[in-house]
Amino acid sequence: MDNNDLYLTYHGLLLPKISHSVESISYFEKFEFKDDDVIAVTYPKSGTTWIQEILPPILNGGDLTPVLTIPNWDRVPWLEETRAALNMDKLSSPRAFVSHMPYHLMPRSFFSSKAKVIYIARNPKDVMVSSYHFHQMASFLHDPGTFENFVDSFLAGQVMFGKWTDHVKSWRNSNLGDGILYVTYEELIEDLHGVVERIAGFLGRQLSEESLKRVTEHAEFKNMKDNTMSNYSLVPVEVMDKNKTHFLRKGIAGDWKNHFSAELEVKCNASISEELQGIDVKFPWDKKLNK
Ligand code: PPS
Repeated sequence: MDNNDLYLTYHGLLLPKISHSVESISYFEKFEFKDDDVIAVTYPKSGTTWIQEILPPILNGGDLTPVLTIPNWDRVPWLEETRAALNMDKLSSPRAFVSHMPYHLMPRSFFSSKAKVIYIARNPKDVMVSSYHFHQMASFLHDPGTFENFVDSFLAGQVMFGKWTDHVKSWRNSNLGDGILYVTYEELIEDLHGVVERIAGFLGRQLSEESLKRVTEHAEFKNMKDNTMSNYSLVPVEVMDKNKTHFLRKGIAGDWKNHFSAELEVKCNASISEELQGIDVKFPWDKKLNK
């Protein structure tokens, strides 16, 4: 299949047709945000499923029922995907969504609402690795070719949701003040409990230490891997081939070191740092020399 069969193009971004349609995008554009909505924004493969696991119990006082009974894609739906319209009536307030959209493409109502945003970024080299493996298992994405080929496509933005650097820049420059919380996948790895507590504080939720511990433990990689509602085992093998890899694959920071040659790393770092010039942000992977 070529790209026209697999993706639709929206403002230059490739969106997988399996979960996006002209209708779902129109629904997204006209969506009416409420002031108490919460939206977690990620570039694909940066921690979306993780935040879908963390948000509901933070918002409901520590109850794990939704994460144990509702698939992640319906529990905290992607606002731009086809399932959003189907599930909106079932969400109780405060509603929680995810999105892979850049800031400037958010629905008009978002800009006049007080909806809170959590933006999760991940080391782009680990995003590439995760995405590469995902492309190999997902029949609805293009064949990534060799890892080197895939890195070239990624750096050129010829992958779903376009360039990683454009995404990060758009949300870093969003001017949302204290309405946006920036976290990273690496911080979640290093101190899950601390980040869950930080998110709860940002959302004005007081969770008891017991609830915080329960939410944190449930969101650990090994436990999420066993949760049928979050590990994508409900998806047919023709759509996601678990014989190739698992959706919840390794769940670590720094796997890029097992995939990048020294030359590829230099090329990648140069391209990304050039594109990020002028944005005032230090990521954990910069501080620790890419660890
Ligand atoms: S998607 O397709 O955009 O929804 O993917 P996304 O969920 O953003 O990213 C998938 C990667 O996140 C990892 N993941 C986790 N890592 C550590 N701990 C927990 N609990 C966790 N949950 C999801 C998942 O394993 C994918 O990363 P890789 O590197 O491929 O393992």
